[in-house]
Amino acid sequence: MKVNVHKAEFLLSAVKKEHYPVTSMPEVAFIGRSNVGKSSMINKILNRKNFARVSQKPGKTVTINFYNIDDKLMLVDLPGYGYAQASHGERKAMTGIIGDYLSERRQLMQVILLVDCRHKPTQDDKDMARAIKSSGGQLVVFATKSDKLGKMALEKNLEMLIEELDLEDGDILIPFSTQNTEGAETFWDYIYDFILEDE
Ligand SMILES: Nc1nc2c(ncn2[C@@H]2O[C@H](COP(=O)(O)OP(=O)(O)O)[C@@H](O)[C@H]2O)c(=O)[nH]1
Ligand SMILES: [Mg+2]
Repeated sequence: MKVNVHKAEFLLSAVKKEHYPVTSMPEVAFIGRSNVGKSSMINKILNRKNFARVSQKPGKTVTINFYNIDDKLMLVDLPGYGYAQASHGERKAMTGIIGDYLSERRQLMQVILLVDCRHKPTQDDKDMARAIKSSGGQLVVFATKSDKLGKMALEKNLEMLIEELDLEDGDILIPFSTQNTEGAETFWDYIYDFILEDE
């Protein structure tokens, strides 16, 4: 589905729950390793260029960023985990920031897990996939940077991801790239079918 977003507005950055915006909009949160393409995916689905900040260097986003989309949906860019250069203390803080949000945010309707289609998922990725399912959520995984692989290699790696992440019937795996519109349209199909179904 092609969606025209009229208003996309950066609301605020938060690290603690006291700072989360007070709204009743449903939220969709993006999670994955640092540098996997979370901010790029948000820009792509909003059809904006430099809206969510895309960093050349990994490990930059250490806050939860809230984006108001047409006053009906909130997109939430979570800090990336697994940044190799992070200190033990930084990692712990990051885990706390992400864990608080996931466990306490009542209007959180969907977590979108991003993994790089070129690489084997890390233990953090596997833990996150498991956590989403054991919390009773629908597991939706986007395999990012699909333009970096040829058709055959991509097929093979999607099979690898199914295997490694233990995906079962009912779990969703979708290739995504900023270089074409398919993944973005599939994202909106899912959102309109399951999150904004009253529209
Ligand atoms: N070729 C390609 N590069 C991408 C894609 N998505 C993200 N990138 C690049 O990957 C890097 C990290 O992206 P970013 O969105 O900042 O990742 P984040 O840390 O998860 O928010 C940037 O250099 C992006 O330009 C994609 O679909 N294709
Ligand atoms: Mg980012």
